[in-house]
Amino acid sequence: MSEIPIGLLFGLKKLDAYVRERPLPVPNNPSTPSSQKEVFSSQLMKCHKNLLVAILASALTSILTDSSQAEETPPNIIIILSDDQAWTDYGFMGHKVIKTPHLDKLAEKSIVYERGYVASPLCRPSLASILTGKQPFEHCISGNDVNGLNRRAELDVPLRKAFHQHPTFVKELVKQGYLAHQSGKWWEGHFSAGGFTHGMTHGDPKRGGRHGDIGLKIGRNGMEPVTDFIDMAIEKKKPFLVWYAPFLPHTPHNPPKRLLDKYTEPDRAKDVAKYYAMCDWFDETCGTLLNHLDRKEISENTLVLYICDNGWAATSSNSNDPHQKLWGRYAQRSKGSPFENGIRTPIMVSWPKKLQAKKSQHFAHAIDFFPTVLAATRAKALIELKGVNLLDEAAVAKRKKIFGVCHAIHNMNPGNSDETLKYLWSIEGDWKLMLRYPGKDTTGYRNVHIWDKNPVRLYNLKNDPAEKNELSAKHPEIVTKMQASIEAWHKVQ
Ligand SMILES: [Ca+2]
Repeated sequence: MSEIPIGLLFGLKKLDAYVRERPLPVPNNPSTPSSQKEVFSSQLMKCHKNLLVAILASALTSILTDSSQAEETPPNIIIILSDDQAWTDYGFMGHKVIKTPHLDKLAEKSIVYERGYVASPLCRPSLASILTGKQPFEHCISGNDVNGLNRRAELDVPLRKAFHQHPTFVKELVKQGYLAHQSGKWWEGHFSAGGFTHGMTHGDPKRGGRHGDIGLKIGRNGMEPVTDFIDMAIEKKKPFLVWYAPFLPHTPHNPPKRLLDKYTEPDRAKDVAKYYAMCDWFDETCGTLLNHLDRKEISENTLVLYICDNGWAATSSNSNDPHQKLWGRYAQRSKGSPFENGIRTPIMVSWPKKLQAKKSQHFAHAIDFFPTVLAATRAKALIELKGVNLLDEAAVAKRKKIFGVCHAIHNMNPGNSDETLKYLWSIEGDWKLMLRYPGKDTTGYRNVHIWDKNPVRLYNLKNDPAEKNELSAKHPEIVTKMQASIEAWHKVQ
């Protein structure tokens, strides 16, 4: 039980003194015997005392209620991160072929923000923004490597050190007594450097440490490290955080044969069939995780947050694009680009005990994860977060525009992220504007951006979700307005 606040005790003492000092309204009839007057007076005093007791009881009840709320079992938190999957490629998002029954089931229990966006269309900066609630130019991770793979072990050390100065929801939860497990994608050294109490990634470059090393086995080689961790946390009666960021459906696209057979069709390109099978495989692993929560009867008070770090599309799906010949690894205008197939993702928030499931068309953003976790755990971090609590759809509805960046993929300058800037973008209502910048890129990945000579691009996403009709010449007034808005959001150095 909580202590009674000093202020309340002081208030009750004053109330008691006030009651005692008040003249009691004894009947004024001179014929009333003085003994009766005394009895009546005594009864009234009792009433005052009862009132006082009632007030005290009510105050205590209120304290206990607040206290029981404050001491309510904190939710477990599961972060599920897909890796390289387009926003359209789920059953619940309307895909006609790819089967994602487990994520569809999660969607049925979630607020599904269908218009979710990442801060950057690339693994490392996207994850860094999810963790910190900050944009890449704020946390200074704008690409996957400083100078491609050249001198990576050496150049990455100061970058990671600076990054770890930023608060993250992992560190905040561990401060509150959570156990926290890392698996899958993790670019920032040993899992413990990121504040996790448990995890898989060692981060040692001498042993292949870069973007997850041993952690990348999760999902592909089974789920035991995660399910064992959950069992251990339950046993210890500790709330827990799971960071489940498998290397799925990311390349290598080597799905189990049974799944590849399921999607292989005579008229379907092989790279497309493989990717579809990988999405299905990823979904199966999510099913293993989510079913484990059900089996342990802890789903009700577990907050599941779902996002994909960036989009992806198979090369052959973009074969009509003349610029595709510059790049063979995946479709232009997908991963690494500010087009919808690069930056858009469904964002799901499931917490059966607290949230009603629904589909929302309001803008959600990767930077919202941190404030959402804080709100769910009633924690207050002493930092300024610009994201919105996704548990509160009415608050999300107030956001009328959304912004993001796109940088060179394997080049970054930690001192000035704008040096490798390729695009800034914003979406306001149905309109999307992209501003092009000539950021430095010394790697082969420059071909992902080099084809685009347009300084600005304007699309109407409602009429043209595939971004085929560039409308900046037709609507210069919208370009001027949105450009000013983007430049106010981030002043390029
Ligand atoms: Ca990725």
